[in-house]
Amino acid sequence: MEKNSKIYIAGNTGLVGSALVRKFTSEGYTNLVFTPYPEYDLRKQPQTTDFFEREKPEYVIIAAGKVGGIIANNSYRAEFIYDNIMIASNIIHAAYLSKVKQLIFLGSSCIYPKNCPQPMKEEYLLTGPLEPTNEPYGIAKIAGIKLCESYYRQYGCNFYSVMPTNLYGPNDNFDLETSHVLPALVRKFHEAKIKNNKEVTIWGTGQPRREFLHVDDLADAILFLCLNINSEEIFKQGISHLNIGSGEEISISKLAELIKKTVGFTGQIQFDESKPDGMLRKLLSSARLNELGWEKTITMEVGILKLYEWYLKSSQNRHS
Ligand code: GFB
Repeated sequence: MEKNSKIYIAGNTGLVGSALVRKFTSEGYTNLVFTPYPEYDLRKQPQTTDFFEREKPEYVIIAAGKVGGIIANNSYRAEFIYDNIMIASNIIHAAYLSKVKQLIFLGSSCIYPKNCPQPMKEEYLLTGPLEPTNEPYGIAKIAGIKLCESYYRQYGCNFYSVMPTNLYGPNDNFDLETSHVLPALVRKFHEAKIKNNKEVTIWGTGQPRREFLHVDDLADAILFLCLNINSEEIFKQGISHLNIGSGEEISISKLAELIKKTVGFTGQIQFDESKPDGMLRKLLSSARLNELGWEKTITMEVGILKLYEWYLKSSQNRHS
């Protein structure tokens, strides 16, 4: 990959895509291309192939997709499976037709079975039933993994997938119904502090544990992989993707305490056990990636503080 290579980042305005744009731009990559929505709807094959024919990107990173937290996944099940399968199929096929040099597809740790041994290694894919709350999303992401693998095996395409753990960072979704836990708690504790509320309610029992990775670390890992790893090095190991995690696992109740402290809220935490817990643990084994020479740099304490500062700044901008 050269500094002037044409690199298509699908989903450039989202949490992951915008981090990739920041990372690649700051490293001197000058030829990034995008598909603004709604001019390009990646669920539509003709629009997707038109874009590839016109732009002929050399490198592709698929960070586009319908995403959301546990309730969004559970409520909008049809949209989560349809949108994500269409986006993956359309982009991967168009990339094959236009002879893209390298494609990286981003999935999620929810591809692994509900009762998966922890930490979850790449080879545990498709060894058991998925967690029901995110089965449609997980199936769509598994389809993306298998698309890359199949285009590699049949056509020799340099396409492969990476599975990030739970991510957080700037440009996340802070909507209290559809977001993931981390941005939701930043907003809940902040609003409770401003309103002098006595308590904040969080969903579930607080017992599940999650691993979190700052999205800037993810972008760093993806650039590292673009520069160093081709599909053959993954598939020859008998696996179909690489995990990208931080190794930093925390219970939801401890996470709530950490965010409460960062925000400076002094009231109580309540648990709403009518809301689902989802998977009890979801810790990735990132041993393979670490052995290749990549390590995360942002701790949760630093990352959450950075996110809170970003949240304050962006809410000021929204109100000014
Ligand atoms: O982040 P989250 O929505 O998704 O929830 P998953 C993680 C845990 O935090 C669950 C609890 O046990 C939630 O019940 N939680 C506590 C909350 N308070 C809140 C809150 O205010 N908002 C939210 N959202 N959760 C998603 C999958 O699973 O993870 C996706 O649904 C994707 O498909 C993503 O894989 C990474 O970690 O449970």
